[in-house]
Amino acid sequence: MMIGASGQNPSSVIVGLGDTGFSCARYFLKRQQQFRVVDSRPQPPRLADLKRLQPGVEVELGEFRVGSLLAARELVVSPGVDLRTPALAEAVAAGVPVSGDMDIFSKEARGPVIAVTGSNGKSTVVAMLARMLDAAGVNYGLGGNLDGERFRPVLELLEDEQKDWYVLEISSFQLETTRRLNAEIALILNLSADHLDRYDNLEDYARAKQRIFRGCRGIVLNRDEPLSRPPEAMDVPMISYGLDAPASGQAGLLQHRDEVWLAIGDEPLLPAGELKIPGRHNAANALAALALALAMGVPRQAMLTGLREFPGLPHRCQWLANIGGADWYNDSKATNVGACAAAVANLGAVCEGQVLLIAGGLDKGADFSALAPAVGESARAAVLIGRDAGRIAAALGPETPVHFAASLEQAVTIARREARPGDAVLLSPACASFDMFHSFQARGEAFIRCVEALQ
Ligand code: UMA
Ligand code: ADP
Repeated sequence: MMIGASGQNPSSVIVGLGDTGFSCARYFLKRQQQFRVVDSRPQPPRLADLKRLQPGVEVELGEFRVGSLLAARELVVSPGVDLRTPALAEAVAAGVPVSGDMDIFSKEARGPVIAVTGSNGKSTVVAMLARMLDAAGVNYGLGGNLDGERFRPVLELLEDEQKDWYVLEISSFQLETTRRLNAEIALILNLSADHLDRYDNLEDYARAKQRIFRGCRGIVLNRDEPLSRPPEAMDVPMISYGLDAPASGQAGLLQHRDEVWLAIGDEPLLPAGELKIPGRHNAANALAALALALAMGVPRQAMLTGLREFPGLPHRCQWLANIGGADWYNDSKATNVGACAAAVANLGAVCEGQVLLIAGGLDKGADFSALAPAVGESARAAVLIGRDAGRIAAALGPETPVHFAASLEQAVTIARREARPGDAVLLSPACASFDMFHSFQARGEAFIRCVEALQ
């Protein structure tokens, strides 16, 4: 069979040739299914890899052409591609079916799926759950929207031997193209403004996230987040978690022996202070992982090992050093306002002094006024970088001293000068990094190098 040749039968069209598009191409090749690839970039990142794998593959680069999309059997759309792009929207309106890698995975995977979405905490929760599953000796696959060492697009998981469980981190972009996920357990951790360059408003963004519940057989929900519930009542088992005392069979926090403990029902498991990840937002993440493990039937001992030993992920409130009595933290993954506000409030609550916030970058259509309460309450000053520094300064209000810096290096120098013993110096940008860096990881690494240079 000619793979990729445009013959009589319409083929699937993979839209986007990044990591997801490449994994879709490999999937189609393995199954000898016809496909073509389109990407609006002149040099998409995985082009050379695809050409090596299948030299004759048909790839169309540059602005999407409606004709090519209309001729498709279905469009397999990558998460980075906005379905509102005019050529795509036209093809969809004309009735060409839309799919995505999660959609394909949900039809093919034979093991039950744990599906986790939310604005913040997804990677932390699935990585902590993975630690519990490792301790329990569970045979599971982990993939989806994760970055770092454990990053794997979901379709790659199908290349491994059959797993007993699949743990998936899923973004709203991936859910947009997922018709029915049929997860064993679905969870929305929280919802706060993000990606408002891709959604008309918060409701639109929430609707994309809520697609995670389609066809699910069980739900874990966050008692502290009304938007964590399915939009309509569903007759499936539910386990909840929250920062209050839990009812029987639920997860929460308990006062026990003069300390706050993570607990299931009236059974205390671990003092929250023994978690290696700081702050109440991370206590909530740990409870989410606990509730998922409970729903999966993981033994208590393995839950405890995961809770106690999980070291946290790099670039998420990552402690770096104590310099002149101030603690320095890298929270470069805080690419939205909710993540930054949580970091400022939580570090503000635990440090003896105040927070020196380094923030700024590309704003993604965000409303920064939601930062003002936490920053006003806990920050000594804000040092602002990047394209949208001025918008953040305007939202913070006159009571927070603001310094502008032309580079991250200069921001670090200013923060070092302003920090006092007991303070927490926190890089938590509330913005995307692409105006100054290749990625949030590159921004975090650059910050780490600057902090090392201070020591
Ligand atoms: N792009 C084009 N034209 C195209 C195709 C893509 O301009 O035709 C651009 C997009 O606008 C985007 C970039 O290329 O900025 C990458 O898009 P992609 O869909 O090719 O991305 P992948 O390499 O497949 O990576 C995606 C996720 N990226 C996005 O959703 C932007 C990765 O999540 C994910 O790990 C990977 O699939 C595997 O599942 C990253 C991410 O930033 C970590 N996610 C966002 C987030 O966490 O906030 C949602
Ligand atoms: P995601 O995968 O959803 O982006 P991460 O675990 O990678 O989540 O964390 C992203 C950012 O959100 C980090 O800055 C982190 O400190 C912050 N964060 C993590 N959990 C929460 C939470 N439950 N609420 C608010 N912010 C959080």
